[in-house]
Amino acid sequence: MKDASLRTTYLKDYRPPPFTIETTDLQFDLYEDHATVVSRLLFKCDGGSSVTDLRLHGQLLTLEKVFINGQLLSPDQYITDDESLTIPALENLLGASFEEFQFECHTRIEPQNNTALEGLYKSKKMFCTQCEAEGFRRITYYLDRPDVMSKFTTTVSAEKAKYPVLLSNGNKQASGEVEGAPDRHWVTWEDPFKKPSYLFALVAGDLASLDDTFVTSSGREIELRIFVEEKDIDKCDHAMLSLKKSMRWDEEVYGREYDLDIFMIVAVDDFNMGAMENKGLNVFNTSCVLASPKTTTDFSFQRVEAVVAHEYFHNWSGNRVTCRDWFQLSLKEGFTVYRDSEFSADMGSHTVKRVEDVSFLQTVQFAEDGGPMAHSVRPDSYMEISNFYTVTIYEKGAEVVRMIALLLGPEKFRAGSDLYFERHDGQAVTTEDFVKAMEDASGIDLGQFRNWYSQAGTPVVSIRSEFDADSKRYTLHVRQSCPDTPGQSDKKPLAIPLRLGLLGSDGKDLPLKLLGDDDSIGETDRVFSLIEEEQRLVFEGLESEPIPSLLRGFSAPVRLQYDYSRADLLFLMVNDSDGFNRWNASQLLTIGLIDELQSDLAAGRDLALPQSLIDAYAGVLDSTLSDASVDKAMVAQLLSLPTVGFLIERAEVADVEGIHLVREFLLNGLAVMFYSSFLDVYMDNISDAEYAADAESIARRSLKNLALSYLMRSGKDEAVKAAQKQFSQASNMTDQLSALRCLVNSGAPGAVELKRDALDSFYKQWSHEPLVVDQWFVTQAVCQLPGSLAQVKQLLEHADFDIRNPNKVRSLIGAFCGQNHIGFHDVSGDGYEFLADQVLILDKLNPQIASRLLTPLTRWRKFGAKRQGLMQAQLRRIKAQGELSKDLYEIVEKSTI
Ligand code: B3K
Ligand code: ZN
Repeated sequence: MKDASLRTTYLKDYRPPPFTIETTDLQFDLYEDHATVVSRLLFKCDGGSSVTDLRLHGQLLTLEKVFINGQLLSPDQYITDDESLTIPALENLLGASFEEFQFECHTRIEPQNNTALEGLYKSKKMFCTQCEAEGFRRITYYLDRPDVMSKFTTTVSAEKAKYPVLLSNGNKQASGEVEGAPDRHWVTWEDPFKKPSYLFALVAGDLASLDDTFVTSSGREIELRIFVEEKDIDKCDHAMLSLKKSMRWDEEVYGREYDLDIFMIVAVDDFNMGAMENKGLNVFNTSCVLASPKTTTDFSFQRVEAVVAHEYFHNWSGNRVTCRDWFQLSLKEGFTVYRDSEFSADMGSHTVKRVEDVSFLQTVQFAEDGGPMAHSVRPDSYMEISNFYTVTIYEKGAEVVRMIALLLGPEKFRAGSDLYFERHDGQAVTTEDFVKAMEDASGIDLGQFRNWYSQAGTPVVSIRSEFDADSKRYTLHVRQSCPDTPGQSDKKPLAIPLRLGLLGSDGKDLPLKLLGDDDSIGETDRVFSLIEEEQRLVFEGLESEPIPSLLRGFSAPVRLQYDYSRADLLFLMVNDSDGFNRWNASQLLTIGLIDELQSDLAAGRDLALPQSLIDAYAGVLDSTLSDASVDKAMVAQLLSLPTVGFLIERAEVADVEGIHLVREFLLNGLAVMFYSSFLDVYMDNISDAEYAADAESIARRSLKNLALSYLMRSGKDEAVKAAQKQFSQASNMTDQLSALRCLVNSGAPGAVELKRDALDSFYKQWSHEPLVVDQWFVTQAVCQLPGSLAQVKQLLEHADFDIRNPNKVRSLIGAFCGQNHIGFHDVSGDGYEFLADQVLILDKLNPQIASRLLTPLTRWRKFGAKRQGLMQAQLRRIKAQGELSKDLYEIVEKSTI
């Protein structure tokens, strides 16, 4: 890699663009061995700017011709390098004062050889694009930055027979046959809304579509079209329904109406991420569009709904109001994730959604925040922006917006969002503009709150309580701190919303009366803003010592430290009026027990199933068996132990084998102890009703399949038979795949054959469905039994594995290295070496996927000296290869010591 591309970009260096592009007129001619792009741009320059060189971004382009105001330039009038085209001293061409000029360039590209899947590329037989963040510069020379917003008109021409469908952003304007080429046709699309180049899209292919309409709140009829390969046309109903629900929800909850006459989604097989919100023409990974009961799990049904919503919501939070520069990425991503998570919660259960989101945040984002790539929600610098599409920008960014919503309350938050959209419609803005709109609309000062945008690291909130029976006062002593992160030390205190309640001995919430505050009488659930490093909250009028329910609903993305007794946790599990904290109490209880068992294990003591866990499970199982109205999704959460990934993340130094062993010991012990209850739960939740993807049915299946996994751990013949029966007779993929996972992970007698037979028959049944084959790869990659690495290596040779397809890479290599902790972290270091090998191969083909795949190796700090050494050795080996992509280089460079 050349030194020029090692450059770091800094937020502090941001300057507004010297030119704007009023109109962008593009003509694409697509062929099998190349594509030509003619771009006509109307530039304007602000009179005050002293810049007279026109420098445009461009990569991997063959430049054929350049014109300025219709005049063909000779090669000595411009300079090209790997990253740009520069026309120096425009005044020589245009005279001393120029306000606007026409630019035209003709370039050639090779979409068929584009394996990076950025810019214009081919996915199977279709052409498609991915431009965010900086892919447009691989299509033509341009000011490829989000603060340059232009009106686009796009004409696409291609062979009629192979590419009957030609799409781009906006509304269709005209179409026809290509003169002199009767086998070719063209279509022109015009997008009336100004947009940055990253929202440009083009698709050409032989596609079928599911069509529908939506009438907006103001009565406009919008055409809705989902384009897929003909074979998948029966798998689009769920995405269409999700789209219509999202459109209605955004009108009702945010007052946002759709603006174009048509909204299109196109599904492609080869895609670097989930989906992309291009204006009026969303491009989706097939895995986030297609859904049918027989081929798609409940988890994926929910993901389709969430991703469709997310991309649709971007039409306002991202497209109508976009980012000034890529440091502001969380402006659109954090806000949109917050919006989609509230949408999903409204479609199902708020508590369950919150539990899922917080578990993910604590496992994945906390790990990022504690590792070498830690960065703030608004980073200060980057080498490769693609590396910053992170859980911090997305999920922590969403938490920051959630905290604003909590501090403002629903009405003021809505007023803030209305003001933000009104004030900045058609603009490219900053996270500061977002916060300012929230402040202006609410009158609430968010001054100190802004530190959440600029400071990296997960804050720690430690709380100690004290009760004085004489004065009837209860005091919470609160301390906040935030660990140093790379390049950032001495953190300032944050404004942390702490939502809490106090429970009396009868389990009821007590009125919260703060000393000296007379306004609050009667409230039992309040949000306190922590702003000092040390603070006291003194409550008065308490007859006896309460039990605190702290950080209700996970009101801030922090690590909370409070010394709960086991009895307190059991009490909160049953009595807390906050559903999230009831779950959290159960997690804290289990974590404490796992810690103790790990110490027993390390000291060579015998392990015993803790009585408090037995009591907790007995309580939850009894209530679910006796009361049909309990929320089954919550029960499934309460009967699940924290994941290995979560336990690794929260450990000071993670003892992978110890965690795995203790967890397996508990699961097996509980399985035996509660066999008959699990059997009852399993039988009670079998249903022959037709498949439905509603929250209740999904909850019922999740509880049933959790029960099956416990039953299988007993090793009893009856359980194995139940799993086999479910596997072969399942009417939906959730049940079939759950049974397959049970069989594949079984340690029962004859398990080897069981496993092989189940995998073979599953593959035979589904080899024609690529997304199901992906699940078949995942199931083997995450198998917890010994030998999984060897199996994964063998599967790399399977006819259906394709290293050029990101879904396959994620399903096999990504799943093994990211989710199979016991396999990947094998103390031999073989897992680490395997990942480094694969990353080096991939880096030549698809740098974005290569650098993302490397993540598990960057978490070396969590492990003991031996593993750290082995992980570092692989990172150094990659670094020593030279010729790395910018993407991979940045991660390796920041992760090695
Ligand atoms: N905005 C896109 C992500 C683009 C990633 C580019 N490397 C999808 C989304 O967040 O909606
Ligand atoms: Zn997004």
